[in-house]
Amino acid sequence: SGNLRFVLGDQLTRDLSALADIDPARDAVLMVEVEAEGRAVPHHRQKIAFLLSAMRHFAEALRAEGIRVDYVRLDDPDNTQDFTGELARAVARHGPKRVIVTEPGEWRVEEMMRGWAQSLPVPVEIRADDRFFCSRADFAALVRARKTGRMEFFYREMRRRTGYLMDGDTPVGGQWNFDPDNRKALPRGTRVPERRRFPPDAITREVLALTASRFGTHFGDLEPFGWAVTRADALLALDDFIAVGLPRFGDYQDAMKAGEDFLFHSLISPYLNCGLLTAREACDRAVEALGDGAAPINAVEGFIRQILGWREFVRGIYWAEMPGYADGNHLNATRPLPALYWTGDTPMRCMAECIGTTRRHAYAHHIQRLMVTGNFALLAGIEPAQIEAWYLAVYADAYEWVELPNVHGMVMHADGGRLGSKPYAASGAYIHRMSDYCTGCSYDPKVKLGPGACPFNYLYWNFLIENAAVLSPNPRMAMPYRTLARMPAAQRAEIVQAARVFLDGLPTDWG
Ligand code: FAD
Ligand code: DLZ
Ligand code: SF4
Repeated sequence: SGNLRFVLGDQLTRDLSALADIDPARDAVLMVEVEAEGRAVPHHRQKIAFLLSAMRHFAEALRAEGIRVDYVRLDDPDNTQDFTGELARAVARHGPKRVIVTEPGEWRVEEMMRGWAQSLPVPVEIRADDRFFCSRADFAALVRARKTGRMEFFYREMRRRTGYLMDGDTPVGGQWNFDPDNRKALPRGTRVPERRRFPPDAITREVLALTASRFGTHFGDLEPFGWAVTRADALLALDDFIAVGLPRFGDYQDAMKAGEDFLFHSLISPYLNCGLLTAREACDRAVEALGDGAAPINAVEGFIRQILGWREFVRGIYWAEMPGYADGNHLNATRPLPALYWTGDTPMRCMAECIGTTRRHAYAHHIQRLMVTGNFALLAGIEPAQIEAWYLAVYADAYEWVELPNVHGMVMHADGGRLGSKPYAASGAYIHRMSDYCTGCSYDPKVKLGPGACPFNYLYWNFLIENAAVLSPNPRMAMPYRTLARMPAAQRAEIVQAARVFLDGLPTDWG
């Protein structure tokens, strides 16, 4: 007998460590569709369909190579509907010498894997996931060398190690960071490119019907479905981005526009995170575009920073800090998640737009996640675990290794500043500057209090007031706290009152 190689839904990469040295004559690959993964949090229906379809296509591709794939479908009557049960059944079916897996993207599943080593009658070999530029061990070494305090220094170290955008020891373009060039609002009349989408094939259509019947109550539209579900199509999606998105990616990285769900973003995170694309090929293509003169340095550096910097940094933090990381609640936030996160039913146009794109595509771009739905959760003091579960459920690219540091750390500051030195709190003025949402909103971003006041305004000051004991000693918060100190006491009281009335009026029950 050979080895049983268990491949999870976010490990759809031919070079996966668990597939290295596979012997098609003796080994088998196990893949399982299980309800427990779809319900660990109530995942967006389009995300479930995307992943199941990508899994089925990946299994087909392995079979086309002559590899034996034991694939358990969701509607198989014998399916026990969780990883542990399905692996145990498969071990009984195959009687393998060993089970080989690649480390997963979530602590929860890693614990399961450790359990398998105990409960199964055969050895379980857990291999490192080498699809990242910085392995977990490398990151741990950088932590010991005190090079992971802030993303920027980690990123520079990764630039040096990989040689991306380096001229010897100096950064291409003479600076490490072009962020100050990457904060433009979208000028009125700017043409936004049409993006390549991929109509469902027969396998995807079958999976869409299955998802509708099994996960009918979950949030999110199933159709129109336009994600790539094969590696070949994911590569076409990457090409499309490099051609039509990357040239202006930098300029409008932080811009938002009503009705434009994608702008100049790459839309590749679902593919990177489930394995259809590798981070290295995405970076290589962007660097090539710079070399060809097809994209400017601020765009290419901005893109590389997100993948080589942020993506690797948050993964490092996740594995370095778990399991304790998820438990922190630095700002003692306890409010339940308002129903509007699921219904999108709110007169706040920015929130309705960002939740709308989330429902339609299981996608929202970074600044929508950070500065609209994230900022609101921070200012409203939503309990970290509740908003984390929401982000983990609703985005097609969400796995805990990347979701948790972004939400718990970057957005909610619940980690006390491990990830970012201050909370990204902002008032309505920021959203007004970076988007066109406020035109056509029933609130006015210029009104601070009273009728028509934008809730972000009084929620912002209320947040500073409520968290003064924790946040005011932070030097990076000195400016807003100085402004607050100059505010008459009566005005502060009005702010607190307005925030209380608004927040207490938000329904938390939904359908
Ligand atoms: P682009 O804007 O085109 O960026 C290119 C790539 O850079 C992305 O595909 C992604 O791989 C990487 N990247 C950019 N920013 C980050 C970041 N902060 N952390 C990690 N990688 C980054 N990203 C996820 O992949 N999964 C998540 O669950 C996730 N949750 C988030 C939650 C919040 C509250 C915030 C603020 C950000 C989150 N992000 C997450 C990061 C980022 O918003 C998405 O990666 C990005 O919007 C994906 O769209 P894109 O591929 O078009 O990205
Ligand atoms: C997210 C997800 C879903 C919805 N369904 C499956 C599944 O049926 N089978 C599977 O192997 N993986 C699925 N996944 C992805 C897993 O949740 C993911 O592999 C783990 O969380 C580890 O990162
Ligand atoms: Fe959002 Fe306030 Fe602008 Fe309305 S006015 S869109 S609530 S920032």
